[in-house]
Amino acid sequence: MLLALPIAVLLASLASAQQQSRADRPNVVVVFTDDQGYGDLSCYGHPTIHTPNLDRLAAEGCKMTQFYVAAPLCSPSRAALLTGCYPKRVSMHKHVIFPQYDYGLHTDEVTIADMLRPRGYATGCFGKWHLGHRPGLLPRDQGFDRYVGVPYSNDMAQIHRKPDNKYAYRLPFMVDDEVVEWEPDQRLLTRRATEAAIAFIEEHRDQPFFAYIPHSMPHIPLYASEPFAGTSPRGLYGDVIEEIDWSVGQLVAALDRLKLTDNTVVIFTSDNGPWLPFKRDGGSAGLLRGGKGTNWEGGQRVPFLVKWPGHVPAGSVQREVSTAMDLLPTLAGICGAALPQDRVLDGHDVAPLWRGEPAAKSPTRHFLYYKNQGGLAGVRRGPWKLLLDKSELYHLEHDPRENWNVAKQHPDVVQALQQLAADLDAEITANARPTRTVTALRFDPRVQKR
Ligand SMILES: [Ca+2]
Repeated sequence: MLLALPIAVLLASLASAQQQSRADRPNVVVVFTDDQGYGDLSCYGHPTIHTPNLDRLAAEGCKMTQFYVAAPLCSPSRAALLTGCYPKRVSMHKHVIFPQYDYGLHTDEVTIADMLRPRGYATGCFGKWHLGHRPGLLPRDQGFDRYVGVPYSNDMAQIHRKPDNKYAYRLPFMVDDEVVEWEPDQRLLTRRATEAAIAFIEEHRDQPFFAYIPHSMPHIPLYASEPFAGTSPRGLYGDVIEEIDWSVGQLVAALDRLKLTDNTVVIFTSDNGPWLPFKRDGGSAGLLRGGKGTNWEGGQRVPFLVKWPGHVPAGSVQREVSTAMDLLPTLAGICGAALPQDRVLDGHDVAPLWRGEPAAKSPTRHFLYYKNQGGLAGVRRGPWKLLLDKSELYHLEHDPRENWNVAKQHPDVVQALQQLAADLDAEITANARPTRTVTALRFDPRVQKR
């Protein structure tokens, strides 16, 4: 009888049974863009950028309106996403990693990949790493089985601040631990990350996997590949976002094709707000004030979409506060992985928010804002946000754009939040864990200037 069944049906039922048996270990795909603003998706209100695949993710999952990254710039934000900790707790709060830097996230830290691997997950990172690029600090030293991409920002093939004046720097393109290309064609970065991620998913279709896809784009300088360049009414920035949208569509289609959709959590978010000084080449934070590098909402509040069929209600909107630090503890719960017990984490399990449970409230009782260079900037508690430098107080639910400083009307709130911010920051400072410094080079990104 079995032989009479069409092979495709047989294979599909086998695949389905296999998926069923590991429903307690869903696959996880996290797409993390670079410098994309809160307002840069159609489903977050952009009038001319067309993002049908991301909009579909929102329509089939949950869109969050008060989701924060833990820093307004790349490296600290990435450290927080992968460790569930404030950047300062892991000493990654002092700006970004430049090519000449010799430190990175400590390998004693437990990343999401480290956490999922003992549960049988295959783990891959496809795109921009930016948590240290010396040997011992790369993705494969931090729990990832596979890495493909540029390990720092795509604008770093040039002199940066505090440079060693004799040298310029080059962009490495890496596969696992080796540089396979210098100065890759940046028009192809989005496509190459997508293709590598899909190949990884295909390869590991029969075991649980964690695919982390931190695209190099839309960080400047902007590049889009041939089918996208020159097509968006928004200009090159729109082309780049629409290629990222295409990328998400490809990933979703691959999951569908492999019959993995029902057992895969797909997440889309951005590492910080838009880089506004670049004007047309920078994105938009929509109705929010400020952008990358600032502690206005536009610097740290970013789009967040999560799709997980049968668990996250289709078309839901979650207005409760959550943060990138919640990813690790939430995935621990969902994937049945053990949370590290020997250290403090700052994130919370927000699965009830993802599931849209009616009474679910944010477990984030307070959220600290840190500056570009790591100094304490402010705190949010409930709807109130205090920015410390000028004692500005905003009620974010009345005033998401931070137009109306109401500090004078609420001196008691200002005082309480000043104390709260100082106390919380003092605890983190006292217990901060170190970064790791590596003097050896795996590759030398320097070239002698003429
Ligand atoms: Ca960034």
